[in-house]
Amino acid sequence: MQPFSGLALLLRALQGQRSWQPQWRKAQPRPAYDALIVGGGGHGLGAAYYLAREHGMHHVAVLEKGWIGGGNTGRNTTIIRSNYLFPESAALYDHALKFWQDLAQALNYNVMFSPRGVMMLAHTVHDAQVFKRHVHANRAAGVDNEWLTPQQAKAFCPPLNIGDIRYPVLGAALQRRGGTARHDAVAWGYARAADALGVDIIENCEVTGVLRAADGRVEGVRTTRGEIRAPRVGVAAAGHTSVIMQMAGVKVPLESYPLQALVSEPVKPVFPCVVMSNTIHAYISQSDKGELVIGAGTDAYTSYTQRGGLHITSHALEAICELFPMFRRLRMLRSWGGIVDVTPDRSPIIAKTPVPGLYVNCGWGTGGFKATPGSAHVFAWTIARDEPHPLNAPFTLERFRDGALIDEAAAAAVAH
Ligand code: FAD
Ligand code: PYC
Repeated sequence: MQPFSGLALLLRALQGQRSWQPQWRKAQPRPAYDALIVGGGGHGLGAAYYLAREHGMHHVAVLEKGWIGGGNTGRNTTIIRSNYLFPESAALYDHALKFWQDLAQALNYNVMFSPRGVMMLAHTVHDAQVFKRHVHANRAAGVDNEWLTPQQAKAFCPPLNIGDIRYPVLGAALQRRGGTARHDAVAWGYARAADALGVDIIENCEVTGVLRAADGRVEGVRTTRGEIRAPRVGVAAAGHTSVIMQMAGVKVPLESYPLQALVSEPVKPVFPCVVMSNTIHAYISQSDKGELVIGAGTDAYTSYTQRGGLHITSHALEAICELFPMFRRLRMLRSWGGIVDVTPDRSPIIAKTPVPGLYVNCGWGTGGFKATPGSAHVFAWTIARDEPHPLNAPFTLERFRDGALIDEAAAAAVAH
């Protein structure tokens, strides 16, 4: 690309940037595809990209009821880590973490991955025992994680108050390879790269029914823009997955809860890492714009409203002010909610379903952003080959019947 002079840039801006190409086509639905993906979040867009890139399936459409990235992908607090307890989960999340490391180069899109370290605080003896167990389990599985004393935690994050507070800091688990990425850029980067490989990205297209053949196989979907046929349909609709699966007569063990986050007014760089406190449901990092990005716990009640109770965010802010007293005078700019899909064992489902040709990627609860590239990669494999990738083979629907649960409640970051 030729470098622009300041004058050329100004002229382009005054002309309304008419020469700039849209990043992806405004595709219109065609009558039939080889595969459909329901849900234009990171997991769905990423799956479409890997279907085209790695499995030669270019005749694919992503159907999104609103705008791409408008679901949880564009609403999360962007924390990335892979320090889960069980080997199955650590392997899956670490698969994703490895993708994050060169995702910007792979997509030629700056997803602003910033491995600044994720520190999880222990406030009770129980927390300390659990985190130490995680540290050992992770290291045995080849995933980095280390235990810090309160003083080491403060040295890593100077604004942290380890003094005499209601929630004493007894230590912390630190994953140095963890960090953050720009969530919108992940959706946009996958969308642009998938579009370039021929994938149709169809926004404002809500799936309202699942079409089944006489033998039970999936045949396509009914949408607000007409019927679209395909022999394979992958659903990645986060909090609305159970609604869509019900259209196909498949019950999934999911509960949908609002989860909220908020940002402060922007300030100079003061916060060098990510800090999470599972016990008190608060987590915090600083965006490149300078805003403190703060997350809260889930609401106590299931709901599809993309907003939650005020007391939940107030509680998170109280905890943040005690842990980081220097932020007491900051004003909050805005808050929002997303709908997270929670399974009984707090682990995802990436699997075939009892309906031939219908696949599901859901149950990420409060923690699926970090998994986006790895999850999309193995989901595409599952759809293309009609069998799971070895990494998602344990994450079946049947485990809830057979009892082969992968209980990651302690690693899930936000108690739910
Ligand atoms: P989404 O991005 O939600 O995409 C699903 C899409 O499906 C949506 O765009 C929706 O509009 C669409 N859809 C729904 N129904 C239909 C239909 N009928 N037809 C067509 N389209 C439909 N995870 C982390 O790892 N780290 C974090 O720090 C973190 N923080 C979070 C903070 C908050 C406040 C929230 C809400 C979530 C957080 N998460 C976090 C979780 C993470 O955001 C999600 O697990 C992840 O983004 C899910 O991605 P997805 O692509 O599966 O879903
Ligand atoms: O899963 O790491 C996580 C997370 C942090 C905040 C919300 N989810």
